[in-house]
Amino acid sequence: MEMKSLSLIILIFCFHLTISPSSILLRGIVEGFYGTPWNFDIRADLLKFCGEYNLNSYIYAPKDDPYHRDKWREPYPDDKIKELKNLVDIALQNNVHFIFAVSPGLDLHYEGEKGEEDFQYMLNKLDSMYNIGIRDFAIFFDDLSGEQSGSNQAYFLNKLQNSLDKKYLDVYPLITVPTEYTKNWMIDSEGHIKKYTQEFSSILNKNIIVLYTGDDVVCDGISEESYQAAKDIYNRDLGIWWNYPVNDYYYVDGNRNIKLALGPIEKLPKAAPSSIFYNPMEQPLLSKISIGTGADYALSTDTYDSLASWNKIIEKQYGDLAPAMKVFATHSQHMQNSWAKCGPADGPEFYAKAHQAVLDTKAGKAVDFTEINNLIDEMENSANILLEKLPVDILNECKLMLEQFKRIANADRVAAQSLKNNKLDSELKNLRQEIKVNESKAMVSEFSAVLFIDEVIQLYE
Ligand code: 14T
Repeated sequence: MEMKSLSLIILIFCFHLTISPSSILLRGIVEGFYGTPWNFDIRADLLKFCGEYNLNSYIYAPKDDPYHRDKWREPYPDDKIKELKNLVDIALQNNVHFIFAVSPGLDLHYEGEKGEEDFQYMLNKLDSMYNIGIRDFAIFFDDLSGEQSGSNQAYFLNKLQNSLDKKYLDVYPLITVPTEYTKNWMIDSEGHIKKYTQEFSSILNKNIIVLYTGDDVVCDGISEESYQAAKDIYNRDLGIWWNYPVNDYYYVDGNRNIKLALGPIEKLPKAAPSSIFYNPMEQPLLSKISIGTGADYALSTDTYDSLASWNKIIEKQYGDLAPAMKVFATHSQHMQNSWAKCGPADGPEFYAKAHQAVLDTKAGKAVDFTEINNLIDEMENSANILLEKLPVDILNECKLMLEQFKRIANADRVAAQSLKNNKLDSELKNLRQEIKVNESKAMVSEFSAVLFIDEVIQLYE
């Protein structure tokens, strides 16, 4: 063999070694949240964003589009078809797979005449999407109540895959989400694989791509071991549906999406999954911070540095406003309730110092408040700068949260002053009440900047 071609082969091999095992083949966004579906302009903008950030997939799966789930059998009206066609064209121009998803599980029939009928409804639905240029399809069985049959679902998907393969030469393999889509749901209390997952995983055509969300629906990362264990249960590769920065489960008094998830994607396996889809917030523009970092992860899972990526992305997206945005985002990145936990801690530096000041004051030690007060000033200044200078479309997504952040910074200052005087300022409880009243619309730093206020009040109760 010639030297030249040998070195070319070596070069290609090295390239393969350095690039391919740590980058994710299918990577993008799944519009899969509960709440008002995005409109045309937002989707068009996000498809371009995907192109720019080297994300190559967008899954259309808005829970509250009636034609996607509740009334999945009904064909889209003509104006909606036109809109979808335009989006498919934009996706194509940006090298993005437009993946069309249906969630039929609420009332799908699998057997008998009704089963045949429903199968045909599904084919018709996908046909109409094929006709506007879509070549990627997904069928989702998540969030269904009542007992589900893994074998019925798997046979349905296999049959659908066969029909599509026969009818079309240019359709990509189906993508699915099982009903037991978290690892903890796949196994019973004794550690045995549950019947549903047993059947679904063993019967399902090996070409069909299965997505899961990690140990739980919204989880604090996926360890290498846990990821491998999930793949062992399924005896195949699993793609990841990642529930960050989605915020549809932050819900008070009928208001959704009241906390913004502005942190980086983090704690995902270094061993690259074959696919990953980030579920965004209903706030599309602010979702671009975390999804931008997700693009970095997807392109190099083993060298990804979440903090470095987050800094870089905010600087790229916010320019002069980046320092202010970083301060705000640091206090609005941790998503947690009784069943969910994801994202770095809010304001970790502030909380470490403020909490220590509470402990030291309690113990009668002298405390230097300079750094704490500096951090509080920084919080308030950042909120003011952003309220004044953010472009209006971005401001619309976070105005209430920035106003709340200002209230919190103000109360933090009074709380710090109370500690310094070792006497509760008579205004602090009112300020805390003001914050509480607004929490049904905007939540920020509830375990850091807000917790400090509560700790100070409690100290003097
Ligand atoms: F398809 C799944 F992978 C999935 O995550 N489904 C939903 C998703 O549409 C939603 O946006 C996300 C975050 O709330 O979580 C799933 O929905 C749930 C699941 C729960 F167990 C919402 C609330 C739950 F309690």
